[in-house]
Amino acid sequence: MADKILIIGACGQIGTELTLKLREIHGAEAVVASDIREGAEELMQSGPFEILDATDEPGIRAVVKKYEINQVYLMAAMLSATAEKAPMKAWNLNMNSLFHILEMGKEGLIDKIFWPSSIAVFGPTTPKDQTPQITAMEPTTVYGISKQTGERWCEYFHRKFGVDVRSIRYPGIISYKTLPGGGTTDYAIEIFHEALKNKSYTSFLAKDAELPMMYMDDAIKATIDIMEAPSEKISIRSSYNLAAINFTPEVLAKEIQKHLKDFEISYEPDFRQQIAESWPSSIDDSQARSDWGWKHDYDLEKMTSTMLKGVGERLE
Ligand code: AKB
Repeated sequence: MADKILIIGACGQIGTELTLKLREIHGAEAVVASDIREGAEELMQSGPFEILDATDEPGIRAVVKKYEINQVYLMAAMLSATAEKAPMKAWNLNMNSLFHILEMGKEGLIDKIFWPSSIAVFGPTTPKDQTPQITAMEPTTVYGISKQTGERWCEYFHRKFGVDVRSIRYPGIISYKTLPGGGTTDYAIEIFHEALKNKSYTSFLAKDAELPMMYMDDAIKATIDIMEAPSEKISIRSSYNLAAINFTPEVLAKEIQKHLKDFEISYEPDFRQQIAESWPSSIDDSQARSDWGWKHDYDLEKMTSTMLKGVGERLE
């Protein structure tokens, strides 16, 4: 039987581009986008769409039944900075949505699940450089706690009930088609918009706040690759470390200045700096590379020139 895919949270930063890519691969009718509200025109017009709240279990079940869905990508989540402002709302969204989908996997209604984790699962006691796959994890944010707990449940549902759930720990994802919302790594996108619009940017992270990042195309490739890998290649059922580029706001600003000579950056760190300080600077993702062949394509130079071109065209 051909795959029928449901994306929950399809209008978000990653969901939008993931939906478009999956429609290109599987055909528009095979990929149902859903979100609590409508999203980008490109997404809305390219295939089926349902208004769906990720915490509405009966609603999700009805959509799964209506379209005979067998794969779910659960992309809805409240990110690190926003979650600090609404802890219980974030916890309910991030956890309940996952339980609904894992339960449907256990019941055999869905064959395969993708659920994103994050570098936010790590905390101040984690080794900062080349953070290993298996290490100390004492997250200090609500978002990080929810992602770490989610990882434990994914592994549990796989071990106990054979649910085929797959996951990666996304670093900060950089893209220009859809804006991110409420993350600590969002500065790395805002900077491009401000550089092109105003030739200056005030960073909410300190100049030396080094974080793991990745260009969107690499993130989409990793997401689809892990879902297409044969089940026996997936040795980690909590979530895989995944890495591409690491940089600080200062290093990124210097790279942008190679293209825009008069661009200026200043720094006014806010509460997000503390979150950034609790996360790794770089990640060891050798397990993903050896298990299912993960390899990134975008380095700092390629990402920066692609972003300047993409954001520039959108601003025209
Ligand atoms: C955030 O900053 O909250 C996210 C993430 C790293 O998961 N981009």
